[in-house]
Amino acid sequence: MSDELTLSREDVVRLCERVEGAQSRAQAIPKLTDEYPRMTVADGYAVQNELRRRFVAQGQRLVGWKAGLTSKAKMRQMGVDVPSIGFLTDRMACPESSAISVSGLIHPRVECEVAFVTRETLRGPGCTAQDVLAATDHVLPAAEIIDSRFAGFKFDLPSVIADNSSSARFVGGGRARYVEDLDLRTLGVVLEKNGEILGLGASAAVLGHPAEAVAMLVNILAGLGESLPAGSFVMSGGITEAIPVGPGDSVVARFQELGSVSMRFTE
Ligand code: 0L1
Ligand code: MG
Repeated sequence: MSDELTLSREDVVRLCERVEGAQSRAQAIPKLTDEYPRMTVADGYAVQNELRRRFVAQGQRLVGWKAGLTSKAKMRQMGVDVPSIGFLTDRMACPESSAISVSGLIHPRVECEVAFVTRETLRGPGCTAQDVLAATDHVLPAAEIIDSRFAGFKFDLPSVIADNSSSARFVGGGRARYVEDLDLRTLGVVLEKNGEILGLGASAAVLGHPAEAVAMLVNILAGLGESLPAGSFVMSGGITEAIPVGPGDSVVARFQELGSVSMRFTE
């Protein structure tokens, strides 16, 4: 990683408890850099790693990872040239077509993503999109429900990384397909809320090819001293803009070649 740790171990634990508290109480907090303006990306990952350690110690099972901030528009907005990553656990997974309660969330938004399921371990640095495709068992359509723990969805890169890149819930569904049977750059996606089309996109919106985002994720993991194990579920980043949702909303994400993913939101 390009930058240095500035936080002490005590600060990492303190900030992790702050983020964990905001998640469990569903109460927004100010971005962490308001109090720690020198915080770096490396500090953000130190806080995220502590959050992951705690969740696993509490019995959650790590099922995979997500790449965030993968569209050119979001990267420009944040002034970054690499995605952020976040971990996914079994408690964040929601079945296809299920009712998702928003009571544990602050200001949820939904985005459509291509998810990869790997069959071989991937290691960086130097992991490429070709390596990712060769190690992928299948892809499937997915929806991510992001929920920043920061007030007004306002943050900077170190803060959002500490907040597990806004990970909250995810839904996988549709049709699983082998990567060799698809052109993963040109998949079209339509995102509907209550029957109205609110988002349209093509998978090339994700760094030109979603496998590029997974390769970057693997290289970021390498910087953290970790690899991506076989059998991981990896969400490659939002193709459409994230749309806000609330109780009573029904959402369907329709993917060309991959079928659809749906969910509804309740109190
Ligand atoms: O999955 C995402 O692209 C979200 C990454 C974090 C930034 C945000 O909450 O918009
Ligand atoms: Mg996402």
